[in-house]
Amino acid sequence: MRNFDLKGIKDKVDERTIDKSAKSAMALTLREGIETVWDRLEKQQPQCGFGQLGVCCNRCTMGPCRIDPFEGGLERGVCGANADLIVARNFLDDLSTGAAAHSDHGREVVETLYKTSTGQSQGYRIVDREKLNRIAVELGVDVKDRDQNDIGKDVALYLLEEFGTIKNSIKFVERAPDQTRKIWKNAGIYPRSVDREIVEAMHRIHMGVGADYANILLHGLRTSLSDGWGGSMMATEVSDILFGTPEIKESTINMGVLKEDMVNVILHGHNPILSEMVVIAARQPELLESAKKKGAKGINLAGMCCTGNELLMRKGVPVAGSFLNQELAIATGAVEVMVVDYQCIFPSIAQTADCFHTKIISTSEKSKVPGAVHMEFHPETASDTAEKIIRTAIENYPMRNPDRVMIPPKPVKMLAGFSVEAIVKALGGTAKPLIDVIAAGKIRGAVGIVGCNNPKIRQDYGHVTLAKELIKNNILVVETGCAAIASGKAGLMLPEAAEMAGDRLKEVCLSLGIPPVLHMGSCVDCSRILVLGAELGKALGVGIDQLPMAGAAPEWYSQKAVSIASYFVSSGVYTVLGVPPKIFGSKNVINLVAKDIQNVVNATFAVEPDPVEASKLIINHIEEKRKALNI
Ligand code: BF8
Repeated sequence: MRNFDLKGIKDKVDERTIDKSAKSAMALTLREGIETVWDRLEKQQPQCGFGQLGVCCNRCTMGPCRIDPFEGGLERGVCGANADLIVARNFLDDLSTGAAAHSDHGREVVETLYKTSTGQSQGYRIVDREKLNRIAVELGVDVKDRDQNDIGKDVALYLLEEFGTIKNSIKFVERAPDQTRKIWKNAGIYPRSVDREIVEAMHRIHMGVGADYANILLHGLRTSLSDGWGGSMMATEVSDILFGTPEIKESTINMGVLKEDMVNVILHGHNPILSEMVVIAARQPELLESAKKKGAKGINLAGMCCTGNELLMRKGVPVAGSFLNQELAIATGAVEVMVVDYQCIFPSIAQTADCFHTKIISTSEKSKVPGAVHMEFHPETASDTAEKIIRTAIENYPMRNPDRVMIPPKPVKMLAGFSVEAIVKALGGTAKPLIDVIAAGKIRGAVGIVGCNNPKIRQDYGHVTLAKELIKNNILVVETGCAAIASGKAGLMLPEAAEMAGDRLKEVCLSLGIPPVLHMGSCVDCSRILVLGAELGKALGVGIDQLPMAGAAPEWYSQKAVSIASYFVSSGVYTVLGVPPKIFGSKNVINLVAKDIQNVVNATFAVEPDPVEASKLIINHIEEKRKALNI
């Protein structure tokens, strides 16, 4: 295995990431001219100013049009739309794309439950029967003296209807405190069904439909709620039923989880339905034997992005990294196969893999990748596909060039698996101790740090800096997505990290043996943060908007993050974005989302690129909420 020295390029590498495990691979890409996302960002400079401000409209063939943000410039597109409308339509477009991505993922999980319950899938079983029963009762599905498959089938059918228009209201929103639901009703944003809100959003942004920017944005709030309390929540809950509700467990994280003497398989993307099967296949003695025959000591699985988070939470599978690590992991020269399902996969990932022996295996009919080997996944043949993937990786092991292998030395230990159920269990069976420590001021409040990496921000700096500032101020941090991976890599998810927390939070963490930053899962698991907020609100007898709680997405890039931030705000959670959304071309839209929306959902968005400043905004907000609650 070789080492790589950073001489001459250290500054550039340091500018791009704080992830120590990524640095040598990044140096290699720079030295050998292997293009990465950072290089492409550089080549794209200067990026289109109209696009950044959100005033470019490419919706119809009378355009494309753009509005001049300065006085005296072009004020309307060919159709007559002004900057407010163009910005609002673009924003709703992004939000709906994100809501669709989460929810379509959720639908596939529910379909897998249906196929499993009706004997049509291969290799799956209902793992968490208790949760299946609990949700069945919640949905009004009869459980008495019934076979679990019959219950599973009815639960799946019930949930599939949540996507349609028959019921006209999403069931899981009933988990929110009454006060919060009243706000939604009064504002006219009570979500009716997942598909309906998304399709209606697409309708509203068609030329000649919605012309009122505020009305367009209001529908955005409703659409986001159908994701958070609908599509994403179904993805989370049904994945728990099929694969087990996460429990607190130890694992390791960063690119050092790859193994020099093993067949390395990276599982990248978002949906756990195939990767769970790959985990099972990788344990088959016969496949382990074949790996040994090829000279490897075994088969090593590592997660990436949210598929990684899903496997980490439930199975303790180590995580190699987040969104910005995908090309760098390949550059270690030690990855036999990278399996991708969908979302957050660079379209050029197979070109990166071409520089090494790595094979990219695409698995979703929705997400074909040029240059990848396509092994289409269907629940009916899941075990066969998973086995084929592992065999491909084993066959590829001898193609590895040991002289090009460069794995960073040491992964970081971490705790994961903080589902709401696991948190309640750690607290002794009820959420009351958490309420008590919040009321007593030992924990000032809770903040969900969520979302992506973005090459415009030094990788992980925003997440880690904000988390450190908040815990120092006795605020409990809960995380999902790439934010959680960042804190895991930075060592904030170990009980010892309590030493970095303020004295009072430290005391609570030490007494419970938990870290001050809790890993709550993947991005669809932001729905777990909503459930936690709902539980706290109900226990205190208040709406979510009244809680000392906030959200942050310091390094977000994706449309899914737009939807998450919007359902946080719609649910009453003040949310600070570290990357400006593309709305700055309209003063009216900015006023609405940063100020006037307060009168609608009692929460606002804020934008603050500096994480230290963002922490101050959040701390102020939390203290104000505490004061209003008189705690
Ligand atoms: O759903 S945090 S970069 S991996 S979009 Fe993607 Fe963003 Fe990461 Fe997960 Ni979420």
